[in-house]
Amino acid sequence: MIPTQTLSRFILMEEQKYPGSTGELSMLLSSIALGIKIIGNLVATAGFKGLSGYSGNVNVQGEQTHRLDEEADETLVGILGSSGHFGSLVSEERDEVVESEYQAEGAKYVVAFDPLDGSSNIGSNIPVGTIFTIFRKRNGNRRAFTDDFLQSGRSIVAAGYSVYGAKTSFVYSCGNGVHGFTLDPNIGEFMLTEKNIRMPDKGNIYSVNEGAAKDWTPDVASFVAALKGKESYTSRYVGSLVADFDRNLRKGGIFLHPANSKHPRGKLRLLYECMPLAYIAEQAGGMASNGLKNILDIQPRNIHERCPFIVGGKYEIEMFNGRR
Ligand code: P6P
Repeated sequence: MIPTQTLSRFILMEEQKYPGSTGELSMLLSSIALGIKIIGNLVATAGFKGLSGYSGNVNVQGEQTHRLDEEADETLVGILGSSGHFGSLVSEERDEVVESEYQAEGAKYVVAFDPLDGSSNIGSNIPVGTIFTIFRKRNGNRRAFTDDFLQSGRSIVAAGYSVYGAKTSFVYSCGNGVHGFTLDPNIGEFMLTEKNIRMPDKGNIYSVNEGAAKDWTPDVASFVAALKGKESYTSRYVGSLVADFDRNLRKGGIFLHPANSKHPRGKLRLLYECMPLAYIAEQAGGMASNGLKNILDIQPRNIHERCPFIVGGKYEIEMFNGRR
C-alpha cells in the first residue's frame, strides 16, 4: 500500500469538519510541523554542525542551555512569528511571553512549547522531542497577553509532540482523537501512520526514576512497590519525557515524575509538558494526575509553573488514586 495521507492533507480535512473555520489553526499546526522537521534535522546533524554541547547560557529554569535548545527555540519562534496567525507564545527557553511581531489584530491563538525536551540526553543519541499546547485567546479582539496562557487544560484547542528518534514522529490531537505521523525524509512530508491511537486501559509497564526512590512520598513508594510486586509490572525508563510517554501511549502502563523532597512542586512544567501530554493521554482514553487532581483541571498560576506528573491507562491511574 502506498501511503497517501500526509499531515498537511489530514489537517485540512480536519479543518473541513468545522464550517466557518478561518484556516488559522491549520496554518499554526503546519507551521509547528515545519519547525519540527527543521529541529529534527538539527538534532540529527548537530554533531558536525558545531551545535553540540552547552551554549554557556542559563535559561529561566536556572538550567544550562544546550546550543540545540536555543536553535530549536529560535526555529519555532521564527516560523511561528512569520505565520502571522498567532498572538504570542511561551517557550521553556524564554523568561517572558513573546509577542508575535506580525500579530494580525484578530489572531485567535496562542502557543506554548518546550522546543527541545530531554536535551540533556542528546549527546548519547537518546530520543528527544518538541511538545506544544495551543489555546484560543480569551478575547479575540485584543492583543494576546500572559493571561491567555493561564487557562486550564479543558480549554486546550490542540496539543501534540514530536519524537526525534529512530524516526521523526509527530503525534497530535485537535479533540477528535490522537493521530500519529512519520516523517518521510525523502519527500519531507509527515505521512499518516496511526489514526486514533488508543492507550490500553491496563498495561504492564511502569516508568519512574528509581534513583529518586529515597525522596518519594509514602503513597508513591507503596504504589510502585505494588506494581513491582503483586502486579508484576516491568520497568522502562528512558529519562526523556517524550520517549517514555510515547512508549506508554501505545503499550500502556504508567509514567510517574512525582513530587519528591527535591522537587516538592514537581520537576516537569505544567503548561508545555504536563498539560499537552495529559490532553493527548485523555484523547487516547488514558488519564493524567498531579497526584491530587486531573492535570487538565489545573489552571496554571504562571507560565513556567512546575507540576507533579502521573500519566497512564485508566487501570493504573485508578489504582494510584486508591480506587483499585
Ligand atoms: P529525572 C529531561 O531532563 C526531563 O526534563 C524530561 O524529559 C524527563 O522525563 C525528566 O527530565 C527526567 O527527570 O529526574 O528522571 O532526571
